[in-house]
Amino acid sequence: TRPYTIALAGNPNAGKTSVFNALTGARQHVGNYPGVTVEYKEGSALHEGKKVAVVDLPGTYSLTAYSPEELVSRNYLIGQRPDVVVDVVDASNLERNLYLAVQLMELGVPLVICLNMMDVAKTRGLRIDAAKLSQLLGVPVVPTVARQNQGMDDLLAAAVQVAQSAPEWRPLNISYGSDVDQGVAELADILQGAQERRGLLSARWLAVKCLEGDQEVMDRVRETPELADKLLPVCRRVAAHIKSTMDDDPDSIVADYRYGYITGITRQVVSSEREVRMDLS
Ligand code: GDP
Ligand code: K
Ligand code: MG
Repeated sequence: TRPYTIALAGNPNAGKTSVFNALTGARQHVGNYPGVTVEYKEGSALHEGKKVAVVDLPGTYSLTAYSPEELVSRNYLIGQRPDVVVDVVDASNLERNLYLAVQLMELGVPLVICLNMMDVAKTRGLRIDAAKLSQLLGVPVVPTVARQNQGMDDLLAAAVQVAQSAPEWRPLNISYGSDVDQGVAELADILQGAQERRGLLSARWLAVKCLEGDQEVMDRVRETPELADKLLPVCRRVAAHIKSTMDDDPDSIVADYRYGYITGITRQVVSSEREVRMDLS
């Protein structure tokens, strides 16, 4: 049988390459993605005597199509469909780092969160309840210190376990408020009926991207004129309606709701020892 593929995603400097090196050791090689100057690293890890392929994706804060790094990462995830994505998260910057995690969850890729830099978080007086974070997100969370090779066995085991259960994985659906939700549902209905093969992508994900005005997704839609004829006028109408009633663009409303979802979780998961000490004095 074909070995599993783990793709490493994460914000720049979260420790992806350190995790990659710890998992693969000397079994790695470097290349370039075709047409862009974005580096590509591939290697293999060993889990219970079996090879597991590991790919180090470019560092990204988001999964929009604004930079070559984001586009390369997103197209890899959608096109190559790795068996599991390990999102390397800087635990000392949890809120910001979870923005990418939420987008990976919304995309619907089978996911493990590598809660890296736990030593840095500790030095800063941050306590993070990894079990609670895992429970609230519905995703395995493995605390690590990649630079010291800590947590790597657990991480690999969690990743392989998720890879085994990947077919049951479902995308996360966050509410973006009733106006946006209604528009998304209307667009998703049209996309649902479209003939094109979407693979991993849910109609809802594509609908959100259309509302956000995602260039790459819009270009794809235009390749199918019958679909574009139906979808684009509705998309324009819904976007204009949202803009006039909410006085904001759909993409920034979506971002706000994502951050709301994240803050609701980090509030329950992160505590600061310094604050506790101040309360006591
Ligand atoms: P990438 O940009 O995500 O590939 O991040 P790197 O793996 O290059 O790591 C960025 C920096 O953080 C490097 O100096 C690493 O040595 C360091 N680093 C990685 N993981 C950890 C960790 O768990 N703890 C600490 N203290 N430093 C780390
Ligand atoms: K750093
Ligand atoms: Mg790197």
